[in-house]
Amino acid sequence: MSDEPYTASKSRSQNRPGWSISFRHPLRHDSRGKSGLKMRRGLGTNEEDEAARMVEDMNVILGDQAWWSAVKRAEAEKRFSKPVVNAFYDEIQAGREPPETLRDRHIALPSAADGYAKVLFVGTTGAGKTSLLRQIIGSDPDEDRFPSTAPAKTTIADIEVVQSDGSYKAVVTFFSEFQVQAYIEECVTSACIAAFEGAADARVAERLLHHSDQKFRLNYVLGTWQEEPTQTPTDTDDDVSFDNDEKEVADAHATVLTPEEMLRNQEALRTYVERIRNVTGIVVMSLSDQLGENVVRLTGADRDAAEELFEFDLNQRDDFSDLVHDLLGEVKQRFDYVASNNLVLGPSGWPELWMLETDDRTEFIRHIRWFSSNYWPEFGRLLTPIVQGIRVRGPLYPVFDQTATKLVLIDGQGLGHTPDSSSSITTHITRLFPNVDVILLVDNAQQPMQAAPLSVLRAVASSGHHSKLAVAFTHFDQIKGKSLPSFSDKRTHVMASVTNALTSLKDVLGAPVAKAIERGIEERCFMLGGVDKRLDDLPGKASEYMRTQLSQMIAFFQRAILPPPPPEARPIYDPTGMGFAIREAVIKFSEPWLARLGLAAHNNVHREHWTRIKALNRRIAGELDLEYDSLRPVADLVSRLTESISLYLDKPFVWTRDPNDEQEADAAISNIRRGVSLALHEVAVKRVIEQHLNDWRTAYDSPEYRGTGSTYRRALMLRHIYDEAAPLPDTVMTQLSAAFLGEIRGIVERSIDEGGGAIRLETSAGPKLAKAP
Ligand SMILES: Nc1nc2c(ncn2[C@@H]2O[C@H](COP(=O)(O)OP(=O)(O)OP(=O)(O)O)[C@@H](O)[C@H]2O)c(=O)[nH]1
Ligand SMILES: [Mg+2]
Repeated sequence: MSDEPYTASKSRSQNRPGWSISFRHPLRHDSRGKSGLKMRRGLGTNEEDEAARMVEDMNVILGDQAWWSAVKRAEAEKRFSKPVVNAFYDEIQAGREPPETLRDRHIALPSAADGYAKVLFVGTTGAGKTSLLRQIIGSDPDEDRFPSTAPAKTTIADIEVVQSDGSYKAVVTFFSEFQVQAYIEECVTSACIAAFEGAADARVAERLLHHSDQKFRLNYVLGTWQEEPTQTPTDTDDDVSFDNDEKEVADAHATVLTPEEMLRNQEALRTYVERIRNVTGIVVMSLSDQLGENVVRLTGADRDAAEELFEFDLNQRDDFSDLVHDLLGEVKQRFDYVASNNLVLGPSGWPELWMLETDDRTEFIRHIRWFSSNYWPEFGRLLTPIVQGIRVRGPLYPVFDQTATKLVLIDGQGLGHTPDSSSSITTHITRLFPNVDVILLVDNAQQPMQAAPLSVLRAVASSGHHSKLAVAFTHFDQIKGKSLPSFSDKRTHVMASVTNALTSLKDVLGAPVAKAIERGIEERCFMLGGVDKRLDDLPGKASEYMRTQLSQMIAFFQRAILPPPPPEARPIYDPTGMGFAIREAVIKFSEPWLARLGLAAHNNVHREHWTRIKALNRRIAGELDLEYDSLRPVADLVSRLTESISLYLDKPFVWTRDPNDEQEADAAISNIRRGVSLALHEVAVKRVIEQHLNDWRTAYDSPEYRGTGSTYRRALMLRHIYDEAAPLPDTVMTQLSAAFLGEIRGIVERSIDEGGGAIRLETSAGPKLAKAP
């Protein structure tokens, strides 16, 4: 709990008429994981006296813990003013519905039982997932531009499309106010650090407008920074295009901002940069006083320590949180431009969802684009960065085939580039595997399969889902070379890279699984070029080739819901080997982490910069996410355990009867793998995060984890968390490792049982019934 007494104050809102109340909510954690989330709510009055009375009401509630419970709400409503009661109690009863559930309520995702195949798009950022999605839903690359594409890190929200006859319907869900506030806090902090480092205004603005994860981009909402005020939109994006017409195409649906609006946005940005400089100056001064030297001149480790203290002091200041709340207000204000009758606000006034239903395709695209566009003339009004998910339904069929295909297409964030295939795929993606019929790996055909797509193959195979795998190669148009004159030469060239990839994974996947994938791979790979263009604009032969490939791919999707023949042969396992598999997984999980934390050396894994470890720590401590960028402890534990156990499952010591062929054996074992993978997702979150939330919070910013030496101490705390979450089963078992081993063994045994297999000690198995194929 915070040491300060909780008190409220009133202020005039910058972006809204009337008075607001600011207070720290004693029962809400802030994004650092500490109680006392700083909040600001409108009071709905212009009268100063009335606002003052409301502040008094709030101070009564804040001053007496007896009021701090949801059951007191009714009594509070009788005694205090309504806006105050809402501001305080809505937050206790929060328990926000997950955004997927909200979307489900308005547009359900049909399943195989309804004749629908669900296709999940997975692949490196920039591979062409969204471009391909556009082809399948008949969205014009120039006129519709929905959903958005660009060279990298474009898609941020979950995008789900349901093909269906009838009207066009859309439901959009948003990141919570808390999440957006945390993002803004990080942007403001980063801008202040730039100011602290003496950067020019443009650089400070850049840090404010572009979050370091390259996903949360405030410039979409606030507009771009201009050195000189200007009334015409300027494309200040850095990507230099070699494509003549890329930016020239007139956008039929674009609404360009008025000159006044643009000037207003620029003026506002200038003021924010000034405020950032002011608050930075104050913190630098007080920190220099505290430390007895000018912090701006420090270097090396002292500088790191000073930066950490700077960040902490900054985050404590009221003028910092005022800045954050004013920016949050700006974001909220942009909702004024969307049709308000379609908007549903949550109890705190933060948008919960937006809906639209219409028969008019043009209207549909025009509206939805406020939530998904990355079109620069619209910067200053777009809501894209705070959109968490967009689900649309309607007659969204490919232009070349209007027969009503029944597909649910799921696109989302691309994978980052990773140095090696052992980096785990985020659990945000792997947890969807059980619920889809096709996992479509989208990859750029110009280069051999890189580490990120290889890690997708690893994750899909070890979790028993490889029968759902398909691969779409994009950029086929850009494979050039005299030795590859025809489409079929090019295809052979690309397929060779797939075979290479599978060979390189044999050790991790186990030979049977690698073979199982290889067996049907020809029918599962599709070669697509010019995915970003209208089919009609491609040269004749290419256009024809592309149509055929797309049609075959869509036919593959639709067949994916036909149930495979159930395997009859059942594997029987000896439990002895399981302990070894689990032990190996723990080693493979912990060794690279020790290297990342700088506590040991391990192969090619390098020590992570302290700011990245701290960013991971912040996300977990504030319950914002389980991971940060490529730092994914939960996904790592899931992957390593899934892979080791998958290898163990490869080798039952007998079968109830000889499997007819390798396919039957593979199908029987994959059943079990799927059960294991599903359960491991839950256990890993529980062990790494939930059971150690307090440790994560302590490591984030209790006093001993601040300043000189804090990086090392934080590393030790993380090691402690991992050691307890996944203790090494060893010759001499501790109680902790015995419990861990027992829990994981329980999962494997249950999955074997539920997947149709059995467990028996090899010695007690009696005569061998049948051999593994
Ligand atoms: N030449 C060529 N360019 C393509 C092809 N497919 C996609 N592109 C371009 O590649 C870039 C990335 O495409 P996107 O569809 O946005 O990629 P994505 O996989 O959705 O990327 P994220 O959303 O960042 O994960 C865009 O500039 C596309 O125009 C293709 O087949 N050929
Ligand atoms: Mg995309």
